[in-house]
Amino acid sequence: MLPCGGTQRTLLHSVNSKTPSNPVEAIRPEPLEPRHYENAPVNTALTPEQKVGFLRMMYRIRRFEERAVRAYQQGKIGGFLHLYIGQESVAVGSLSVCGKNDHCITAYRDHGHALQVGMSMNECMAELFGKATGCSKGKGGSMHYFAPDKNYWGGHGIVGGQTPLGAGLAYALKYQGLKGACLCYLGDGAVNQGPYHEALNLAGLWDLPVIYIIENNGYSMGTSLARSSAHPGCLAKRAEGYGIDWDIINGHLLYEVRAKVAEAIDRAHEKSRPTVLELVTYRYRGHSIADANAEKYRTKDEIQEYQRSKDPLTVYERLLVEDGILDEEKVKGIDKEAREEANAAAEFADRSPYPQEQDIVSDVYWTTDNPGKHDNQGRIFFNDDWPAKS
Ligand SMILES: Cc1ncc(C[n+]2csc(CCOP(=O)(O)OP(=O)(O)O)c2C)c(N)n1
Ligand SMILES: [Mg+2]
Repeated sequence: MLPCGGTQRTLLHSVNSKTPSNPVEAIRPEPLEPRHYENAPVNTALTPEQKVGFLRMMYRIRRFEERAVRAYQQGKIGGFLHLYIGQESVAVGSLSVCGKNDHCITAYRDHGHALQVGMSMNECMAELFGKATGCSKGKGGSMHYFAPDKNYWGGHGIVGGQTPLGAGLAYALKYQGLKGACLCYLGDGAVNQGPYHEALNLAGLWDLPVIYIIENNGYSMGTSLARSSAHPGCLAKRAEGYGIDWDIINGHLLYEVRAKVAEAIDRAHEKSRPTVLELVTYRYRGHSIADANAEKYRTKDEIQEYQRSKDPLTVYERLLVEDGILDEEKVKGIDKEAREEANAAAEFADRSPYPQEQDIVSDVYWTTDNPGKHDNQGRIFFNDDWPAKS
């Protein structure tokens, strides 16, 4: 007998501790041809205009970020700038199947999600410029986009920090009796953070309608997946330990992303059950704009191969052209519009005023251990009683 009163157990499965010879390759889901999910119900219901709309959105995200890079190089933007270029189909595909009670929360690589939920390029660019017209009044920057009116709960800089918040949003939906889901995005680096596992445990235990979307771009800063995660064969599979359904998806294929996320949303709405989805994708640029070594921890060939064979815009664009929904000229027009919109947003941001000095204390959340009228409220904002009384 063991001290705890249980009986000695033999190991049911022996674990091969050796990593596969090419663990990064081992994570790739079965390559499917881009049309494979075209006939999923959520895709057959699309009009040609809606299909073109997804391409337009992916172009808007890409051109917005490229314009932001130029502004950064001109010294108009400071601080962090994490680019989403290469991953556009993930945000566009997954959020395009959301309904009015579905919510979204993500990490710091948040520009794509913001534009897809309907935030304007102007408010997003102005936020990067640190201007008062930005979505967070110029005080959040690239990592802290926020639009609660669009069910978009940020923009979070602490790796994995958004994952318990995602469970909380799902809990709130359930508590209010609403048929909704929370799409909570995280990187492949965040799956090893403790809060993620605590959140998974509660999601499984309490039947929370949360969908964890792991945007597996293969790297956490300069560290490859193979060097950071045990069992790199599949990150989503860890959900089994919490009794949660999971799947691994080609993140560059828009139709596939929509089909699989729609299934997960259905599970959340109809059964109030969580899902973990791993979307295999790739980022073309460095971890952030300050990552000068983006081609030191991976080869140029690796980047170019992805761009050549799996670029989400090119792959999807080809389908629309083959279907006669678009032609090359119309694609050029979409691209041109996106560039012009991004340029106009940069001009808007440039012209906008900076926040005033006194704005530094507005919209700041704090709790106090000072005795006073706020003691029972649990939270107060600086501007509730600014200037503070001594
Ligand atoms: C708790 C915590 N630890 C470390 C960092 C520093 N850090 C910022 S981003 C990052 C890598 C995260 O990679 P991943 O989750 O794969 O997201 P990606 O950048 O690829 O989108 C790290 C370690 C942080 N912000 N928070
Ligand atoms: Mg990553």
